[in-house]
Amino acid sequence: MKIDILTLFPGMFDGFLHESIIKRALERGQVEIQVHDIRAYSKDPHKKVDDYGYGGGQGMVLMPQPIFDAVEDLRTENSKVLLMTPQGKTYNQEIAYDLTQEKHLIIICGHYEGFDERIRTLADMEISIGDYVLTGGELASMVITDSVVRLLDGVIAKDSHIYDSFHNHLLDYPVYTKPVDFRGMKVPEVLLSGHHQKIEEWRLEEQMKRTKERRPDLLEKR
Ligand code: 6GU
Repeated sequence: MKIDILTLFPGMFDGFLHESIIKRALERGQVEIQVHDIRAYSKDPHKKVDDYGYGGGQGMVLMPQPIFDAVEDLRTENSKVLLMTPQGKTYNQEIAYDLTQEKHLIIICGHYEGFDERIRTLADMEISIGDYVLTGGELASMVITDSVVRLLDGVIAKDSHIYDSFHNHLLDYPVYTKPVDFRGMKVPEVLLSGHHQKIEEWRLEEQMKRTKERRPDLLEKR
């Protein structure tokens, strides 16, 4: 998969692309990610990318020209264009799985103050990562990229995401490591038993219990 990210703040992606799983996936060629500075596409002599909104009020608004030029430069017939905005569809694991089927994602990071409404016509899908406001779409684009890349073939241990929270609309079961007794808090006996079927049963029970307590809304989807 190839992912092109359009942003006014390319520096925000440095840590994200150079640590942990994403770094490894890039090194192994399992994904190609390019971050593009929207300003580089500006045709304005001063590389301006925003201006005052007509009608007044909302401050600086991202102009259509740099974004249109960037998308038209990068887009092919296999591209899916995602626009990061709090007004988009609320992101979830199901959308992450759907996006793994795409060959090429172009992710447009929205601007704190807003973007010209005509930019919307470029997008195949508008996505929000939740009901709160961020200063820009950069963090949201990293959330989308991270959650999709980890699902790509070979990025994490084969099929390990079938145990993810939300895969079966269930939260994860509890896990423990050494020591068996930490400050009087003991690892549940069943996990030390070596009895695989009993362990599986215990885990599913814990998942059900936890989901019922914390996220009853997920059980309704099951
Ligand atoms: Cl995609 N952008 C911004 N600015 N805020 C958000 C968001 C996106 N998703 C949730 N809040």
